[in-house]
Amino acid sequence: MQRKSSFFLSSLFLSLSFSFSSSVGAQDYDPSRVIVKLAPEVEISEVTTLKSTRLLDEYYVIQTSDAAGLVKQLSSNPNVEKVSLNYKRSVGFAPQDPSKRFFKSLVSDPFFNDVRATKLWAFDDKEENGIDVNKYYAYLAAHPEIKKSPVLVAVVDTGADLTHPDLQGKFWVNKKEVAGNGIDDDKNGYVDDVNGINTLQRNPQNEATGNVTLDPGPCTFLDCSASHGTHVSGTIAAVQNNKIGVAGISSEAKLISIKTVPTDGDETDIDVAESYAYAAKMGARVINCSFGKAVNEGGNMVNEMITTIAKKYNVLVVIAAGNSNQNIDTTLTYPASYPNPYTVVVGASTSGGSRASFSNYGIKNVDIFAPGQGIVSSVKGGYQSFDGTSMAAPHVAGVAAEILSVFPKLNVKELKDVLLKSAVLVPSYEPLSVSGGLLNVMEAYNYAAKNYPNKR
Ligand SMILES: [Ca+2]
Ligand SMILES: [Ca+2]
Ligand SMILES: [Ca+2]
Repeated sequence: MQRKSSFFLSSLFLSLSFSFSSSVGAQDYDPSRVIVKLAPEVEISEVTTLKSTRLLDEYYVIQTSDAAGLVKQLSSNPNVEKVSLNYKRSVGFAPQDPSKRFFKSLVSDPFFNDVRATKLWAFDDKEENGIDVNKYYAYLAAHPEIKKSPVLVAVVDTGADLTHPDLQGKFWVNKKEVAGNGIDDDKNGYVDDVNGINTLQRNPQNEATGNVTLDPGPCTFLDCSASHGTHVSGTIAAVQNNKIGVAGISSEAKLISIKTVPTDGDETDIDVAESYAYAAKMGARVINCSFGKAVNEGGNMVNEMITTIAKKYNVLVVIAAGNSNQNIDTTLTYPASYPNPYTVVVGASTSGGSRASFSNYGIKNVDIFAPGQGIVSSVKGGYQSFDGTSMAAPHVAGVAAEILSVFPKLNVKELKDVLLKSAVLVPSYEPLSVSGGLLNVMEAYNYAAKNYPNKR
């Protein structure tokens, strides 16, 4: 049950890749919780009298003072199909290296009036190594008959700055929940979950709270838990055409903010699985996961949960490939290397048209490339340029949301088909990814319009 390696890559997939070494032992799992999957037709009361919470279907989290002992005990119980410790996921950062960024000239003719729109090289045409966002919105403007509807996107990350001026109106609101009254008004198991949940902050009943607001205190790049999640949020959904800041890729995305990834600790398998279950139950169609770890200690519950929510709730999980310049077909990283048909794993491209030097790759396990270097987006208190596959994944999540807003009847496999088949082929990406290409929103729209016309 112990880690086989002492080297970990960054949990948050910014492009920083120095590795931490980590000691092994009891701290590698949470001693207070285990996750079980019950056998069919079994009630949790037949398995344990300890306090438990139902995550989804037959999945339950059980609270205990001896996780290892409970796992040992339940693993031979015929009423339990699977039981797993709550593994932690090591966190680590490596420094950003702006000197390696390739900055081309500003976008000459952006569609949007936001002051930083000229810096959004990813929005430029495919001939300029962008993903045709400007071109796509110009097309939509010329075709007002194209109807769009809102799409919920869950950002499972470090939380987000709910007060950011360029994200106003973009956060999902749980209308059945009354804020701040200490009551779980919609009876979904979470008190005051108005914009999402915080699995890192738990009430005395050990339930995730609804407090997704930022931690107080100063906010610089690496010590601000808000920056990462706020940046990801802006790439997907920042307010377009409000003359400030940046523009998000999807005009229709509403963000469910889920705080699960600490910057100074480890996110755990149960928290990740709980985040996915919550997002799915609340109606998310896309989940962005800009995090991961290089070692799987033995747990497979996260992968199972991805499959479960895809089948039951039609949710696509978009995952950053990681930033250690490795082939993740052979050097596995999780959740990116899980063999799962319901995920899209994203490597990072540059404005120069090549794989970012830090980006992981793999002809089996990386699906597509998307812009991930010199990406300007919202952070607490302003805007910043970040590098990382953490920044590439939300480009895919944003395009996925945009396609779903026009084609809401697409199922997960069809949506994945649209994203991958419409990728713009790049010879150097062909041995590095499933699609062999770069994300493109205009091509994705055209592909969906041609191949799935009845899914509007
Ligand atoms: Ca609630
Ligand atoms: Ca309430
Ligand atoms: Ca804006």
